[in-house]
Amino acid sequence: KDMSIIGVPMDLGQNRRGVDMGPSAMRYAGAIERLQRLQYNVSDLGDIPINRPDGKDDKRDGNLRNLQQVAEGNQALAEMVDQEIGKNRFPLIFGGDHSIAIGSLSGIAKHYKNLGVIWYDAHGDLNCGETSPSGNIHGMPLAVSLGIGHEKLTNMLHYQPKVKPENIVIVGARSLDPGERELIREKGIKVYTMHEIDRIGMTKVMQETIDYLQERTDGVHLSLDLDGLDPSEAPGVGTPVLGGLTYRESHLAMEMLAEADILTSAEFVEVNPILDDKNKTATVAVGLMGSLFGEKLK
Ligand code: DIR
Ligand code: MN
Ligand code: MN
Ligand code: MN
Repeated sequence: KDMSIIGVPMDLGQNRRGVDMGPSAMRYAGAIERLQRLQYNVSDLGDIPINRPDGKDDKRDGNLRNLQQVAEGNQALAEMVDQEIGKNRFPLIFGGDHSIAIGSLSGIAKHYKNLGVIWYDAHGDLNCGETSPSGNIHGMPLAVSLGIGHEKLTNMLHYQPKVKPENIVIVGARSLDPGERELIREKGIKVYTMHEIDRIGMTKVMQETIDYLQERTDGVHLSLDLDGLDPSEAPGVGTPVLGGLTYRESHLAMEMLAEADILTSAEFVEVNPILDDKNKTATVAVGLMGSLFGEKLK
């Protein structure tokens, strides 16, 4: 199989500088070589250019910080992802903050009637301008994929929604805002919070997730926010939340996805080397990529 790596040095979807260096940190941790050793023919397309705002960050446009620059970067990403899938290449995207899932999903979902999404994250990322406590677009991409939010984001590549609520599974949630809880209830989105994962275990969670998506979707995107893991194991993230998924649970999840062979695209986001401990988080991310792309099966 052919794989295209796309870096997105985006840090404008949240407040902490440094997450724009995530793609470099994962490359430095050996991502490309690691993937080349597996069954993939890997091509690294480099980084999407991100424009900086002139002047101070603000929330002029409906409580959305840096809307214009976030929309432009995502537009470029969406076009690149669309093009690579058109060439039958597996897109693997390196963030950048989680706002880049807006561009990823815009480019990906065009190619599927029923795209499934696994959202591996401490958060739901289901806010919009009205419900967001922060104005940070990295807390909004999953809502945007449902067609909820600013038109500059929801209508990217001129179609919406990108994803149906019943095709989404959130894994690892432990910090949900009131508006997000309401949306989850209203849309019936499937969520495995830390409570459920503690109760039934990661094996059952992933088996249910895989069975559920396999029978209703024609492609599956994994959006992995490193803050889904516990901050003791992935400290280099902008919004750490205690009580997260372990390194072992996360590898198990990746290995089960590799075995099921259902993924058609993936992204690893929110690696911030400035907040990290000797590139530990990027190293964990690259290890997870190894498991996700079949190291154990070789
Ligand atoms: C919070 C944090 N729910 C927000 N979101 C994060 O700002 O909307 N998502 N960190 O990963
Ligand atoms: Mn996130
Ligand atoms: Mn998160
Ligand atoms: Mn809105």
